[in-house]
Amino acid sequence: MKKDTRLVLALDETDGKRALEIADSVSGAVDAIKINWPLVLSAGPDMINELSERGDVICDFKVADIPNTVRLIVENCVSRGASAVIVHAFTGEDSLLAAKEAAKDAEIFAVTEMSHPGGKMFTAKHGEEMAELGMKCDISGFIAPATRPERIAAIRSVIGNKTILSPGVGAQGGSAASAIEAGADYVIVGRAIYESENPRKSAESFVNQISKVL
Ligand code: NUP
Repeated sequence: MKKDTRLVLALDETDGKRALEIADSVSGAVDAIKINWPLVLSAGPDMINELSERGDVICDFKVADIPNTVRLIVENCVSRGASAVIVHAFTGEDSLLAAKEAAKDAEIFAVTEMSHPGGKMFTAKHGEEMAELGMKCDISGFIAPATRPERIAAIRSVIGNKTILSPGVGAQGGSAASAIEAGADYVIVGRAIYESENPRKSAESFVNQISKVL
């Protein structure tokens, strides 16, 4: 995945046609597009293929299953052109290793602490442990919350120079600059871009905020 603007668009727009228009409009302003269940369930999995033709696609299916099912899901994403797949780490070592093996040259990112308030209930208590497991399995990187930048820094201290992608910017209240300053490599922004009147302009404004702290 390129590391140019450090912005990833979370394309949770559920109208497939509109989603592709937004993807085209932000071209060059984002390093990758993240696709999640809302768009795949409404527009179909071929959306992964279509978006992959335009650039890097991260499948955010937060895969949480037994190793064989993890393998089947990750293989399907990669065969459709995905550059990366997001999985949960709480499933344990065997499932995480299955993801890593199935990904081949694609990247696996594991969720540590989730960005919403409920993320504090369970995931926060095991964030560092899940990061340590990810290190042991040699996955590419981790998801850590922009809503709590100090937790990005805590995860960073466990994972050396592996990649951190940070959601929770904009609609969830987090700041792109604070996330990058705390140690994130990329920020993930959804509604604040795709629901805005001018997605391209919003994306550029996030890129601008990020560039000021680099
Ligand atoms: O901890 C997480 N928080 C989070 O918001 C892990 C995620 N993968 N996400 C995803 O990031 C979430 O599912 C959504 O696709 C995106 C954030 O969107 P928004 O709040 O910027 O609209």
